[in-house]
Amino acid sequence: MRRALLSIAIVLTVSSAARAQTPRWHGTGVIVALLPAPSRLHATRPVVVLDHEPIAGLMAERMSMPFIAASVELFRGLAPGDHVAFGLAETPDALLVVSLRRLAR
Ligand SMILES: [Cu+2]
Repeated sequence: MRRALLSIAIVLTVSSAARAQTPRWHGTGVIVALLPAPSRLHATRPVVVLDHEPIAGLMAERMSMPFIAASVELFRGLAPGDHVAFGLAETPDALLVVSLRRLAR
């Protein structure tokens, strides 16, 4: 019985992690800062500060704000000033950037 419960817990953990990688919202903006961890904004997780356009279904106004990134790998090849498209997923502890790619200006 204990073994069965452990298996179920593992399956649930894996499926929620997979779900977190599917963006629920999509936005565009300009990179203000890329902050691998540790940084002044987070001790253990990478943070991207975005000057973002309104995000349909989530934020009605343009604003500059930090987001936790799912992985520092998302920062590769990007720099402040880049115009980007990004995807956001909701996780229990954060609104997470799960995709980030440069757009042509
Ligand atoms: Cu915002």
